[in-house]
Amino acid sequence: MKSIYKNNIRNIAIIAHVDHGKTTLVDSMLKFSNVFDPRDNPGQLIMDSNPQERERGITILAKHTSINFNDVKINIIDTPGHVDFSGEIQRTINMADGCLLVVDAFDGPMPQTRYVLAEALKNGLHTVVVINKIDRDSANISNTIESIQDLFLDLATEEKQLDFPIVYSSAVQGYSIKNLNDPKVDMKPLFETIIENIPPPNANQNANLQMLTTALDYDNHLGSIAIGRVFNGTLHKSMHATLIGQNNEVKEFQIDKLFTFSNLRRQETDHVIAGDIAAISGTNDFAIGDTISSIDNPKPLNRISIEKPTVKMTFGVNTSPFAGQDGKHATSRILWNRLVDELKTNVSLKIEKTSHPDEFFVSGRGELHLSVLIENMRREKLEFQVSKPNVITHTKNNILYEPYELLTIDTKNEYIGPLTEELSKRLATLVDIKNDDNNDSIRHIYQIPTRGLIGLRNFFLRITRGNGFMNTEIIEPKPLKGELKTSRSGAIISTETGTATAYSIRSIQEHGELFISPQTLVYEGMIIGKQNKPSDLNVNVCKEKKLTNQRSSTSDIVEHINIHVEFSLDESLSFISNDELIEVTPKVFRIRKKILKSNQREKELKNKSKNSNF
Ligand SMILES: Nc1nc2c(ncn2[C@@H]2O[C@H](COP(=O)(O)OP(=O)(O)OP(=O)(O)O)[C@@H](O)[C@H]2O)c(=O)[nH]1
Ligand SMILES: [Mg+2]
Repeated sequence: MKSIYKNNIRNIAIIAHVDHGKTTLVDSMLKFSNVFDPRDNPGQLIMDSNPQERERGITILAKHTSINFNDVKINIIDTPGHVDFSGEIQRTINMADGCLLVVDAFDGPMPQTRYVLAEALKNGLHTVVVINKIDRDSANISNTIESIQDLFLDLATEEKQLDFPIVYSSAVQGYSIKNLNDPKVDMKPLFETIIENIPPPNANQNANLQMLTTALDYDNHLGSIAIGRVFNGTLHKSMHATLIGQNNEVKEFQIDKLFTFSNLRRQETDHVIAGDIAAISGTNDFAIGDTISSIDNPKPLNRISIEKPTVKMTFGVNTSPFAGQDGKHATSRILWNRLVDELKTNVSLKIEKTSHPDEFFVSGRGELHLSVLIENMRREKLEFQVSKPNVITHTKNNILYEPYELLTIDTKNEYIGPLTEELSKRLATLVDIKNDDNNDSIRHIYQIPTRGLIGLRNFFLRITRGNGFMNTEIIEPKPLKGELKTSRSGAIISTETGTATAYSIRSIQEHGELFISPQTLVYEGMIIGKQNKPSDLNVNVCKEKKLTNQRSSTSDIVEHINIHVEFSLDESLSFISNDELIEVTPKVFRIRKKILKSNQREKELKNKSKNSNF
């Protein structure tokens, strides 16, 4: 058993910009290795196993698999490409000795390509470049190679890093080639390139035991499971070991079950040697960054450093009049405990208590990072309310700094006008423009404060009618720039609690777009639509038609009702203002004013303007 392991392991991370084909590449590697029963149809994006990953079509969590090729065990870590989940890359990359840098043959390197490559080179990973999607008619391979070379020149810290092999692939069609004229057969050329260019782990299985906990899992029978690379020594089933925590405190525990990865499964084993990736159970105290070491000589490895969150919002107990009707009404204790649980695996997240016992601050790496958590909690049947995400600022040398991002926009020339106007209101500064020689697409690169990005994606999709891409990359914070010049449409707010009537909706809809239909239950202070003007509008949407001699029947009225707008969670988060909240239940998202009573809201407004006059 030991001899198979010896020098016969490769640990690789698959890294790329979002959607460049990482998970599809893992699909084709798994399929080539015949890990599936021929009767089964494994489908696509096999590693994107979590329901939100499947629905959103993106990878959220880094995942492990292992494939055997010519007696070499290749441990593969599939990472997310979206900027909000870059924390996953930071913490998983340390398990690998090499990486596949996947680049879309049409798009070329994009902002996240730069970020992930910089992380890989910083960690001393050996790189194989995979130019993917070469089956696409629009693929521009020579341009892509040139841009990748420029990127390496820019980021390499040692000269030998500039000497990287390139493989060309179509992950969807299941082939890879080393030279563009080679026959397109299967994924073998990629496997060969990995074995030849990525070294086996440099690890001593007889040294003092050290394993770094990089990911956590949970099993109902086994409890908490730590996953990570064994850097030194050998793990044995049932052995006594130590767990070295955050402040180097040492706890003894006994390893219960021990696993390695084999194809898509965890496989139980009796030992795992240095260089391999293991999963262990035995205590519920594991935390990311902890070292598992020996009893005799407990020595911690460097703890993983995680980049700071950029946006912050509140999660609070649901205080709406409809609280508890759709799901489990989370008390502040239930809500806090759920958030504490999340920290065990969601490393880039931060939670803090506020001055209010029923409300907590939750900070993450972006709107999407937080909205995935909200959606998960809602699926667990919890009810709660969340505020608008705001950026996190900090002070250095008496100057207030705010988070900034590099925004890359690819779209057709005709949409640039309205986009430029909107971006200037959002305080973006243009840093580069690139024309694509082959079509009328144009790439604009901006520096923009993160707060200017909140809600931009919806505007972008609407203006470009889906004909474009926008991507962001977090860059260094910069001194706070003035006020955003964007203005939101005013809210249409219900003044009553009751059932919305077709009769009222018919007249209110003239003022803007409504979020509700007849028969929707509404409460006082609930936002039922958006106005065509920036000011808010209070309306009674529950008015019944007076019985008169007029002949218009109910069905007549219903016929004239416009289709209502249904906001997704992400759209609701983009829409709300600082004086509003989203009520999240397993069934609906309701947008509401923080202060439900309209006369109290007015009083508050008067007080504010009075105070600002002094
Ligand atoms: N034409 C073509 N499409 C591809 C290829 N590889 C992937 N795609 C498509 O590109 C899209 C994104 O693929 P994924 O594998 O999810 O990309 P990813 O890099 O894992 O995305 P994230 O994990 O969200 O960053 C999917 O629609 C794939 O079908 C390819 O070789 N050719
Ligand atoms: Mg993916």
